[in-house]
Amino acid sequence: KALQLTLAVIKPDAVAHPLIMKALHQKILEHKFIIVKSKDLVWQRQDSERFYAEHEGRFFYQRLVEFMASGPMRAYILAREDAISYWRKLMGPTKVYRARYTSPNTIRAQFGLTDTRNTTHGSDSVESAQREITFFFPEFHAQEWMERLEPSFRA
Ligand code: DAT
Ligand code: MG
Repeated sequence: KALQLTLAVIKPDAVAHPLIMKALHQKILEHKFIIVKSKDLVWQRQDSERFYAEHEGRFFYQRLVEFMASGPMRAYILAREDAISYWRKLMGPTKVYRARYTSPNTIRAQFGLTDTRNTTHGSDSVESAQREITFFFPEFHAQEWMERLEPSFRA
């Protein structure tokens, strides 16, 4: 089946906890994602503002951009069949308390601290995955990566 790429990010709240990092890395492998690329990085505030520009003006925006620039993150390009929706499903709902109530086995339910400090990011569409992969990994060429795969795995 065709592989799809998504961007997954482990946010600063989770990177601060080695055991949570380990659990999330294991979850990625358990669910048969291919780790195409990964890197640890720290955002400047303007990276945060650029990435979350769509939320500018929302009540949580300042909190969000400060938090995302508050410490190291780990970013992954993940490949899998239906990677985008699959990773979103593993993450669970944006709001941690809703996640705990409606989907207790998700990452955000298990490890999230607050609605802002919610442990992980995942792209929500093919377009956002492309944009976000380029944002984090400007040197990565998805097309070339796909072309190196056996034809049956290509999108
Ligand atoms: P998601 O991360 O599930 O794609 P989003 O794109 O709507 O959610 O929002 C981006 C981030 O902004 C989210 O991970 C945490 C923060 N955020 C969203 N809604 C929030 C709220 N109601 N209160 C606090 N932070 C919020
Ligand atoms: Mg989003």
